[in-house]
Amino acid sequence: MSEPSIFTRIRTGEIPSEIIAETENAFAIRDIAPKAPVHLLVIPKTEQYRNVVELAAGDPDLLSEVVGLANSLAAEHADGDFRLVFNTGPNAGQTIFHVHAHVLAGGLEEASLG
Ligand code: DGP
Repeated sequence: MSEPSIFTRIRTGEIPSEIIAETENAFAIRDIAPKAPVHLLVIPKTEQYRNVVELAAGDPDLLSEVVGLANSLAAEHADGDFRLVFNTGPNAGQTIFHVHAHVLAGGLEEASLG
């Protein structure tokens, strides 16, 4: 059995970080190094899926729950508009292999991806 992920250790209280929202199967925290005025992470409680591709294949309802929580948080913490980012693989910047969505919001007009 491998070590619990950082996010599991946050969820269980071993690492201090405020859980700002929770659904049956997912929870949300603030990113420790925000890249936008609002930068939250939405994380499935299970750590069995390493990335969004595995999550989509293994439990599409849970992926839908993650997207729904992201949407609620963007309405609560910003104007409702948001960018959802799933870094997938180390060469794309993924550092924690417990799937999580970055919810970026609040004044992203200038931060075009294109
Ligand atoms: P990624 O690079 O896509 O795997 O995203 C991991 C994110 O997790 C990164 O933006 C920083 C954040 N992070 C890492 N450790 C902690 C922590 O201990 N607390 C919080 N709140 N966020 C963390």
